[in-house]
Amino acid sequence: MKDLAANADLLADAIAGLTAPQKSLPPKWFYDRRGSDLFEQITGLPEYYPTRTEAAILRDHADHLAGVVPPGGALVELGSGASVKTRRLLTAGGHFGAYVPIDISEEFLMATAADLCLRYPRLSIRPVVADFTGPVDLPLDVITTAKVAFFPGSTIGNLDPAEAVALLSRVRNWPGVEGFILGVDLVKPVGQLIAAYDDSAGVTSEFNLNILSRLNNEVHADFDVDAFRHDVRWHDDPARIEMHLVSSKAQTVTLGDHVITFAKGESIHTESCRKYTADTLADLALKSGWTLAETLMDADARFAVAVLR
Ligand code: AVJ
Repeated sequence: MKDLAANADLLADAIAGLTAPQKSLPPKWFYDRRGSDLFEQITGLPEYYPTRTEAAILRDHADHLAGVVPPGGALVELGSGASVKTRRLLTAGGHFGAYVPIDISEEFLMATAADLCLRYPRLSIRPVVADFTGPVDLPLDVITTAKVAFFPGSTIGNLDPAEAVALLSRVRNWPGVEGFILGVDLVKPVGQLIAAYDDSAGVTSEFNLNILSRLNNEVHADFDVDAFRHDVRWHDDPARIEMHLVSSKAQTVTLGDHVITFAKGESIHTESCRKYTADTLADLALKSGWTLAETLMDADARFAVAVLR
């Protein structure tokens, strides 16, 4: 039953996005099994620096970042996935009372929570199945606890400015919230950014095109995937990388009871990855009711783990 509901959401999002003047698809639909596997490959690519750079910052500052959480407090992670990045904080956070991983994938979340219970037997692991881009119901026993939000991976970059402010503002209003640890990718020479999203091995191209295969597999679309190509674009305001899929010819695609027409060269916008500067990060914090307290960067200032208070 769940798959039917998810497919209905996927079809509805696809029809809405592909009948708009600028065709688009939400990036959350990248992550079917193959998309998730391809993303794992992306994180290890030489051109894709964010994952390894953030991991080094978290490693080098684990004790300091864990210290943001008061004794007995809860670390609440948005979009926790496999909680790989979090383990350094959980290991340094012997004083934590609870860890609250929030993720939309129930099966994956529960498997990860079970593993964490074994690794951190003294820590209360309280998984929450939710879409963190909307309101989240925290566990009742965590509601009154002092808590710190953790949102690594520069996934906030997928949100447009208004969505990012809305998310940070919602977290700011959680009872007992005392801080927010946020991973953000930074503005840098455009060539490095383009390469990170258009790698020489073509893995990101496969990742991007896979969303069309998912539509074919799960909602019976008839995309000719070979008739689309991966395209990466830089925009200055707001600073961001955009991923597109460009139609290489005039063609039509059947999706549900819709016939979608593509002109030659017309694109589907599949993802925006916003890149921050110290100023735009401070501006985001201010607009969301936070103060940018610290910005922990790597030596080349490519990525930042920010502490908001
Ligand atoms: C998982 C959203 C952080 O924006 O860098 C990687 C996704 N897209 N390569 C990013 C992604 C293409 C990634 N985030």
